[in-house]
Amino acid sequence: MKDVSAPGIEAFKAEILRHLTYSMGKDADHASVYDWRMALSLALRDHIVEPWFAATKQTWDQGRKRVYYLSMEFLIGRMLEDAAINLGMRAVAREAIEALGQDWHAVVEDEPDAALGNGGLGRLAACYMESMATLGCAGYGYGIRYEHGLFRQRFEGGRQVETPEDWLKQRHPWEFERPEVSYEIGFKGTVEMAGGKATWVPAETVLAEACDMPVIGWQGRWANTLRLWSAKPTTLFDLARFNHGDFAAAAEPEALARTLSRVLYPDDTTFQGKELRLKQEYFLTAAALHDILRRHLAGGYKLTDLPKHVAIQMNDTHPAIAGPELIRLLTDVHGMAFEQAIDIATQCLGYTNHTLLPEALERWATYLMGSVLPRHMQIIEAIDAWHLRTNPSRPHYVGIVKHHEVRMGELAFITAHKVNGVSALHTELVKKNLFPELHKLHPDRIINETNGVTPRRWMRMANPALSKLVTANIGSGWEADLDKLRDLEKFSEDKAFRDDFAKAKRVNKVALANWIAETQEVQVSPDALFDVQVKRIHEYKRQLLNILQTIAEWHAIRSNPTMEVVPRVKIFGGKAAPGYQAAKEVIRLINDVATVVNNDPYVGDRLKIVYPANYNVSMAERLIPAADLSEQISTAGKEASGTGNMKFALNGALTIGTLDGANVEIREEVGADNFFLFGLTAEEVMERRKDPEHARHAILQSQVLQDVLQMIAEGRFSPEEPGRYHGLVHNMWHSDYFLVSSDFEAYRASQAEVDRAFAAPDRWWRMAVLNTARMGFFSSDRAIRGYMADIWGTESAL
Ligand code: NBG
Repeated sequence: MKDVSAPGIEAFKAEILRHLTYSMGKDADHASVYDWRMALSLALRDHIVEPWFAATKQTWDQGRKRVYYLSMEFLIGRMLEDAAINLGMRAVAREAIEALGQDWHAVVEDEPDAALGNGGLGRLAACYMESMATLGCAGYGYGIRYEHGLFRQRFEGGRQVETPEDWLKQRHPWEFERPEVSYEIGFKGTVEMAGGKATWVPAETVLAEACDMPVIGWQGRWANTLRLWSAKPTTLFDLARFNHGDFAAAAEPEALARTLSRVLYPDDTTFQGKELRLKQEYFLTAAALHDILRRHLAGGYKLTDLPKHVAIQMNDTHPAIAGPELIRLLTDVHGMAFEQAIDIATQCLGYTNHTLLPEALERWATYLMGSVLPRHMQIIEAIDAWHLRTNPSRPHYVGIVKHHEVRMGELAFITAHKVNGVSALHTELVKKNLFPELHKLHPDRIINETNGVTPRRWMRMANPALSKLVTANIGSGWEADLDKLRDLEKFSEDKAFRDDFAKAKRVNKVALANWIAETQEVQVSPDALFDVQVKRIHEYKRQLLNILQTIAEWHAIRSNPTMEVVPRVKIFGGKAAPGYQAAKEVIRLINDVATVVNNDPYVGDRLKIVYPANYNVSMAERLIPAADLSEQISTAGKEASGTGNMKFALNGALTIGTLDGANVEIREEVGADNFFLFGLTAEEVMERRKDPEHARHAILQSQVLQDVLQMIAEGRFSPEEPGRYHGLVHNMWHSDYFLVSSDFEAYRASQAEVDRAFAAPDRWWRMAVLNTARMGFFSSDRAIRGYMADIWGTESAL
């Protein structure tokens, strides 16, 4: 493939101006920041099209196997700067737009985040798309083009308030609409049997219409497509009713259809048996499979050759209806025998599990599945029966359909040839606790693919200061070969390098402090330790543990006003699912504590708490490079992997964490001495829960925790409503499922160790350098290479 050669600044200025004039219809004197951003984006996009075409043509000409990544979420964030960097055009773009009198940052920050995901699962899909493009792995992402992505978060009196997100209010310059690529997707109705052949006659139909976003890899050497589906009505509107003056009724079919791609479900930790959600999942999956089969047949290939040309990855169970749908298409539509269809489907399909939380595992009531997808319900039962037939030793309590529910995990397992966990520990727990019997029957099926993150976005783009320092010392090339960072190890003993490393961190901290001053009405000192916990708010992630320890620190300072402490800024970020009351209470508590602490004259700069609202990908790009300490403190056994943990350590933050998810592997890579470990292990957690009074016992062991809980219960942080946290405190004493009290003292001791390390800069920066140097393993390129070799059976085209 030919290298993309960047145009000169003058030439690129002309390209921007051409789009300003002819695409936006504006002249330079009247253009807004939005107009300039659009013109710049479109000018950059032009440079993606050629490599994109070339990659598609090459895949086609060579009859390459394609990977199809099916995901209900793609949390891609902003695209402009990322595209510019991967095209090798960031400098040109910046100089050109500045020569045109515009502020680069203002233009870049005008872009709304494409927030088509909740958290880790969606962001992982975005990193994987970028790595597939970087590695020349021919692939498509398939998702839904939600009109409204994840809700916007505001705080009112410290409480989370949700408002709809509106990323498509303005034009989205990175997509190409493909109205000609559309499929009819059915729901409900009946199944007619004739001559041993089943025909599903849906009662409702909508159109799935494609919208393509090119995904450009590093140095523009390859590009793939993220194809997102919008729901459109099959009949535009009811003209007869309109003519009778009933305008609302006339628009009904359209409104109903559009509901399907209207909103992203904002919860990633609990399963909600909502009909609309099931319909969304089927909508995505069916549209994708139609598209996959159409492309395969258009290539002149036989359906029996599908596994040679097609690998389909199910990102969690959300698209797990793919098995039954593919079997339905192969049998009902193409006349293949059932057993052969199962064989082909399983050879194509792979399933990634992302959670062990029982409340998050999808189970659909059989009556709902039977009414929304009647034919699929029959096929699911046939798959279950076939599996039992071919595995007669299967225990009676194992299976897909049990207790009037369809278990999507079991369905995905049985219809996939590989099932993978997302960290070494998680994969072992998937084998041991989630699918123990299926694992026994299919011992080679479960494998591990530890998550990864793309260094292009999460270091090169988000952290120019550190990127420059790294390149200056070890040369470029690390962006696409992250193991090269090992060359930095030797500099950990070099005082001058450590100083430069600390300086790069400081540049980022000053920038963050300025942003905090402008947006949060709090002044923080860049000399303080920046201690950051950003992620979804969930009980298992234990933001509560963090804020309780913060209260203890505050109390210690108050009790001893002249005490010398390592100044800290505690930074929180994250959204709670709108219906998740316990998580929302933690948000309010953090904000209440912040109000008291930040306004306490005794405390001054020694402790500050900052919680900017509406954490998203762009905010992550701002916070992570400026962090000194990364909080990864989930109850062991609950966090499948984590990927934020990787981004922080890569950017030279030290981790305080439990032995959970990928923390285990991060600690192995960076070295136990360079990681602040604390807390119960997954096994100890299970053991500890056997004591029904574990919470009370732990609290009675810690005077500090007792004092902290006492202050909260007395209303020290909610004087206007002293009883506000009675429920929370009661729960801490009597239930505390996530073992906050049992880990409290260990966490506090570990935080004290953090202080000691930070107070000794030589030690701290040596550790920080070693973290960055040893994070190569966590590149999403490594992860995708693993998927290609172990699951997809594909090779790089580059
Ligand atoms: C999340 C896990 C994280 C993990 C990401 C990506 C879901 C269902 N799971 O620990 O909680 O890092 O998936 O694998 O969102």
